[in-house]
Amino acid sequence: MEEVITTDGVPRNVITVNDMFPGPTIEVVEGAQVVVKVTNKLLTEATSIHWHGLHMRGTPHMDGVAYVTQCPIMPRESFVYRFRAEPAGTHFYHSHLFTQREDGLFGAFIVHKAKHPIMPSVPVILHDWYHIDATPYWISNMFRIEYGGDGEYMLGAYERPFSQDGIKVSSRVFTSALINGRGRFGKNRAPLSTFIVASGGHVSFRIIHVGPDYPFRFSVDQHELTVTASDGYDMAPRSVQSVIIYPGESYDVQITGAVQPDLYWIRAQTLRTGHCSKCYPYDEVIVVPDDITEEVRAILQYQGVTPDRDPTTAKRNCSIENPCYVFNCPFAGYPKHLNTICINVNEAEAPNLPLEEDGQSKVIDNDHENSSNAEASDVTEIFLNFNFIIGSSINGRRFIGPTSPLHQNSTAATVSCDVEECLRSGCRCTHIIDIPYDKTIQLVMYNTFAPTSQTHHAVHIHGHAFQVVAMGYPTYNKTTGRYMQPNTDVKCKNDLCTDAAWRDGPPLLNLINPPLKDTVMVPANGYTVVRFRSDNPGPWFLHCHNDQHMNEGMALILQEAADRHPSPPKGFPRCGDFTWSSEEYQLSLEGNSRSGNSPRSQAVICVCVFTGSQQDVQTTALDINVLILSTVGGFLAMAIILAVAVYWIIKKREKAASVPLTVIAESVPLKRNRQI
Ligand SMILES: [Cu+2]
Repeated sequence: MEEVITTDGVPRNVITVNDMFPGPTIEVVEGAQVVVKVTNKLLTEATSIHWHGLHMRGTPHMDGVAYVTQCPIMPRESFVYRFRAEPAGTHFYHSHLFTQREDGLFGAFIVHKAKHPIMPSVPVILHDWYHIDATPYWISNMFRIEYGGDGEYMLGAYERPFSQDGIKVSSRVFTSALINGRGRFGKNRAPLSTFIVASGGHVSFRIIHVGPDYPFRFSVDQHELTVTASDGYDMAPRSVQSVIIYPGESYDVQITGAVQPDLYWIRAQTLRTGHCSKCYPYDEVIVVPDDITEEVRAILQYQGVTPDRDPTTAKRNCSIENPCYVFNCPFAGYPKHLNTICINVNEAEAPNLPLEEDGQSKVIDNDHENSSNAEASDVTEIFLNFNFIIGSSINGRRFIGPTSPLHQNSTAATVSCDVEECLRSGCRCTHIIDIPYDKTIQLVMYNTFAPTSQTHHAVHIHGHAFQVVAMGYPTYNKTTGRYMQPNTDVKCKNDLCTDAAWRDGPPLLNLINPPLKDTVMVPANGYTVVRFRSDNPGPWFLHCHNDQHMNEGMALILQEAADRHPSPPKGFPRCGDFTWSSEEYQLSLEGNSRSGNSPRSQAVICVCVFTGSQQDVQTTALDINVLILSTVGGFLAMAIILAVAVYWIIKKREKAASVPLTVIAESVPLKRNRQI
């Protein structure tokens, strides 16, 4: 059973890596040169692999975004990725070609700190899981950018799950979910993932959400979780009962085994609390709580306990005296009666790191991301809008990917954005934002335009980690938890709210010890402000990590220091559109007919001359006859072709002589008429 890929017990196609699902965990030491040879053994699908969380400093062509940094790897082809392992921490790899990640092409990628002892890694990979392949699901998507599908697998407005804040969790039918590739559908008895811990010992989970859509609230019954890092970056430890994880995020949590040895449930639950009784408009939704739980479980097993049954444990009660804490809420707080307190990511802190030998902290040493001392003039501020004013978009632009990677410099490969049109009515184009070299870039990612701010987003940036310097939440009703008014710090500058500014100047920014991340939640009716230093030239993809939103167009390319991009390695594959004219076609035929036969004839002669065995001599005799016949035939054919060519040239000259006369005769009077 250990070697059977059981997923949630329901048969379907799965993409495996080295015959494994999830793919094998790659573990390397910080600073190492990593070499991964990817061979595409899919029958008819291309692929490309993104190393999520690794910064590809100096090697942007290894970032693995199909059509942005490289051509897709075609079936039977291989591609060698080579890059530096940085930064240390919990990362993952996954396909970056449309929806392929959803079918199983992912695995954990752990970079161990070079100056620390290597600790055992326990990846805990979360994934919402569906029973149809991602491609037919995508084809049916109503909001697909090329052609809208029939929406067969989408939930109608009155069926959608909502969290208690009145925000839609997803419009996708929740089917099931997996932890390290295992789960149970309905009440079936498919095997679950089991994690073994010593009594009194502790275990460090590296939780990674590789899934396409539903965020999860992760907890272990009767155990506290100490959050120590996110997206690979250490944080000042916080003890909580659960942590909410969005697609693309990772969290390191320590679990101390100080309780009764037993079997305990590990739970990853969606944020659903109910459905809507009034569903439109989106800012007036009424949520009715229901008892539908959408979740996946795994088992924490203490050494010495026989795993001959399911755990019987329950979650800890949250009381006024002993409230529960939740890390990374997408909203400001829970309803009062739940005795549950949010710790939002902007309240997390980078740890007080001891200085390294060179006198700098690890954060500065590793990534140059620390911009707390930046002069105001050194900050380039960019507002990015994540509402659904024209569907999944950023600043009113739905992203159309290039048809060849940007380093090929083909203007035909991109669709340029008409800025006026984009601001006025929204547009579809290859949205590229140029950012200058070696500046502090401040992105204000806002989603404050009700009623089109229908959901929270998890925004991931390639090539960088960033400081989370501020987050703004809507006001909310502390009794019900329902949001009341969107945050007002950001002021819309146009009708679609796709251009904006601060209403009364920027909010208070945490520039002292902000947490570092590479994927961050942008709350509905709120905003998130992040900063990074533009010292890593490359075309970096920025997108919502909800697969559906990304593929519908919630993405763009940060063209960082365009004049400083490294060249791709020698022989780097090229791809893109191809076309040729009728004249080129004719020339090609003529060229081929003049030179095409001679190399082959020579090859035949070579074979004839240099073969030596008895059998070969007979063959040679036969070939000489063939050669004489083909030579005579060849001369005849040449004579015919020559005659036809002479005839064709004479005809063409006659025709060429007449055509310009006709054109002039027609065009001159026409122009005169227009002038009159
Ligand atoms: Cu999104």
